[in-house]
Amino acid sequence: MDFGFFCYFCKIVEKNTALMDIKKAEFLMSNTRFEFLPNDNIPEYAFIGRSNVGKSSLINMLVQRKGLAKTSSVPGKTVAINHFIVNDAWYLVDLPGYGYAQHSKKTREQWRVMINNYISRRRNLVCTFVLVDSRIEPQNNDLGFVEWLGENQVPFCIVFTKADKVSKAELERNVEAFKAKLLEEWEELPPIFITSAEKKTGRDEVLDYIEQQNNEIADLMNKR
Ligand SMILES: Nc1nc2c(ncn2[C@@H]2O[C@H](COP(=O)(O)OP(=O)(O)OP(=O)(O)O)[C@@H](O)[C@H]2O)c(=O)[nH]1
Ligand SMILES: [Mg+2]
Repeated sequence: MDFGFFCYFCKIVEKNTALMDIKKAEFLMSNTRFEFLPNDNIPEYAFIGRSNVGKSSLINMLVQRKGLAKTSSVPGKTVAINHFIVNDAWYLVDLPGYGYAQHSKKTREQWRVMINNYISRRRNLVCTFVLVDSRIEPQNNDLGFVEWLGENQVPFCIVFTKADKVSKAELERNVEAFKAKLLEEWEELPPIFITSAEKKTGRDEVLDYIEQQNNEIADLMNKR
């Protein structure tokens, strides 16, 4: 990320040194059109991954508000770009999932275009968290999505989800296999988080990462 990128966040000047404390988290808006997204300079963090991987649940776990983002055991629950504002200072963004075969080809194509358009063009986007189901071996659609992020120079992290539903040995095997696949294409690994929305695993780590990013933006702005 270069300085030009951080210059965009001209409103963020306060550095937060305390441990991340979520005082407030509110739904702001739901959109399918890029031009109607919030028109401001607030940093945002988006959550993407296959349908049902646990994107909405993870957002609720991070802000500790059950039901803030709508979840369902049936894939395809989130159908738009949903902005949640946290501490009046930054956004969490819940996105529809990819790869749900039960949707029509037309719907899947519309979502693909909406998601790709959002991720590749949104200037507020500091980091895209790519959620991967920790219970399964590396999937081509997840790896393909990460490759697309790379081609578009979009900063990302990998978040393994549902760690409570898998044995420790299997978790390690799947995570290591995913890392090995990444290293076939990348020289170094992105930040990686292991999470469970159920057990609140990984909450501090993900929030610390977001805070670190927010602080870097604040530092750069204060040096201007
Ligand atoms: N055990 C367990 N279940 C989880 C976890 N995260 C999500 N789930 C369950 O997985 C299902 C899907 O969760 P969602 O958060 O709706 O998934 P999503 O990725 O937002 O799904 P779409 O919006 O449909 O793409 C729900 O039944 C959740 O309760 C987790 O960490 N552990
Ligand atoms: Mg969802």
